[in-house]
Amino acid sequence: MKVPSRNRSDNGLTCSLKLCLLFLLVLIQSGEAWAQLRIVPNESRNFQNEQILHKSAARTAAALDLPFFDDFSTAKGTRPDTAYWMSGSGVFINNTLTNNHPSINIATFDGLNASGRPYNSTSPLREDYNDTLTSQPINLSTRAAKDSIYISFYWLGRGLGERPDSSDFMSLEFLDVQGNWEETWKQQGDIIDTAFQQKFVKITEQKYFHDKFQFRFRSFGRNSGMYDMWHLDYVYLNAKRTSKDQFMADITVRNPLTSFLKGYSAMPLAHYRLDAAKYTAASVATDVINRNEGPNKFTYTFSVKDERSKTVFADSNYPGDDIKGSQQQRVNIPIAPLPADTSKRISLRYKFQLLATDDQNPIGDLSRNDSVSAVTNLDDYYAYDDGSAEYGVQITQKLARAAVKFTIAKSDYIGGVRLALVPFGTDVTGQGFVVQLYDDNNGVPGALLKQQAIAVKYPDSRNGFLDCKFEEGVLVPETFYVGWLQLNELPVSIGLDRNSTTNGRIFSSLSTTWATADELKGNIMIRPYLGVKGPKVTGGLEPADDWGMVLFPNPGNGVINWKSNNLKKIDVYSVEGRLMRTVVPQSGQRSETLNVPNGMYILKSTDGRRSFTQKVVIVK
Ligand SMILES: [Ca+2]
Ligand SMILES: [Ca+2]
Ligand SMILES: [Ca+2]
Repeated sequence: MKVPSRNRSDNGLTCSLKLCLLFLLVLIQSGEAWAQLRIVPNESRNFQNEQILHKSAARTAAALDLPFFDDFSTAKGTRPDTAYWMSGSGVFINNTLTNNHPSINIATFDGLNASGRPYNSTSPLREDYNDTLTSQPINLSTRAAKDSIYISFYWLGRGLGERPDSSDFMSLEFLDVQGNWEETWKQQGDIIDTAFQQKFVKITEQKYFHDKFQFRFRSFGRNSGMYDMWHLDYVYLNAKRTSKDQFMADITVRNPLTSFLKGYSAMPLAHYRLDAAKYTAASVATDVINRNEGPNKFTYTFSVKDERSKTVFADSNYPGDDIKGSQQQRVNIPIAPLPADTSKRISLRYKFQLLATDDQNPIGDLSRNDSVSAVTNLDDYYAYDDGSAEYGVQITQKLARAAVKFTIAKSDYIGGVRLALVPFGTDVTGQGFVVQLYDDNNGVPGALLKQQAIAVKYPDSRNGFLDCKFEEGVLVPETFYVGWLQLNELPVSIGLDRNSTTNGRIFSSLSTTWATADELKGNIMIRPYLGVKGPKVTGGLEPADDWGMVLFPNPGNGVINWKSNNLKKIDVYSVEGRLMRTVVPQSGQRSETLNVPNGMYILKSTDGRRSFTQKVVIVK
């Protein structure tokens, strides 16, 4: 047994990811499952008849004038700025799916629409046009070929996501005076590129010089998920340009600020307080890029603030460095531990702000891309991941397990676990899997401390988490493991954050022994949170008392037991609500074997007057 390495996955992605996955599935079905964990592209399939919004997007009233410039730094949230772009594009504005973009934020094209749902969830292999990013109308009616009008932009295939295949492409189209879209640039997939490339396209034909000129970028690929990914940045359209016009009087930030904490992206405030100095990073870092030909100078400010209490912990000016033309520079900013206060939780916003002169650029105020901020939560949970999934992780075999090692500040009670579920392959909504906590056994998972079944429910947006709340807090030592058990053939996919490093904390097991899965570069998006020792928390399916309780080990082996003499009937439902079995207890009967497939079930027992509902997981 072995875990697929990134290299193996990359090789698979090079030729055809779909074939690679099918290949893995075939191996599993033939019983030769050498892979316990694998990474997968994210895909959502719980999509129903959703309209492709860009087809119905409305135009704004007034056309824009040249110059047109957008580098996505002014986007609000995950959608492009409607000052420049038509709404309903489906592109995803983010700062994590590539790490070498021209300036902060990129527009990512894939098979998911603006809601994070697939354009098509019924034909997984179908390819079609997906995201379409259309500019607002631009008035070119007074322009002509002699004005030397160029559009330039940077593009990259794949990034940290899935590689476009040879049949996939990204294209640029212009709208002519007749209302026809004409393709003026096209890039096929299956390229081995790791750096953004800049492209210039000249506008020369008279038919484009009208008062409602538009251009649009489109991606063509598999449209059933986060496949065939393209990234776009730094779009600039203006007159009097040449195809060598690559420099801009612009200095910009780019990568996300690193974590305020040492070793985590989030931790409980109560644990942080035990030794704030130990858990605070020495510095946070980002990078600065000079997009001009000549050197530039910058200074910067850095501030740290609790968004809840509004307490400002730091706000200072710093001298920057000289930065040569077309160069990038890493900036490390020393930080201090937070002073003790009475807060219950802290939402720490820290912000890096460049101070330069690029607000005087003739094409517009290019100080728009001069700041980057991040939030570190000191709340009740631990996290290694940055909250954004670039891929997913699946356990490739039924009844196999995966676990993530957590070393926390002190032994404490865990109240539950949140997991980022990324739908991939068949929609497994409602299917059960089992969240598990383990003790430490000399650096690998040891005794089972807790397990609880939960049904798959996909989040409403990209990067949402599913909450698995325990009935009561579970005491764990300083080193413990959080993982899950795969119950069915069709795997559950948990988000994989590829912006952070693993550090040997991922484990997998097919039987009783555990192996590290260091080949998975990144962190599984699984987050334990603190709970309290105490009485059971009453949830939707929890009993007020246990008169009708059917007893079983959870997960059970198919044998159920009960203690009441008065049970008239026990109905066994699938989680989809289908009646699978009815047990009618005979006089004195206290036990029955349920001949149902492995999975999660809802048991409804009744004494003829009251009914009692509970969940059970069967693993035989
Ligand atoms: Ca950008
Ligand atoms: Ca700038
Ligand atoms: Ca991420």
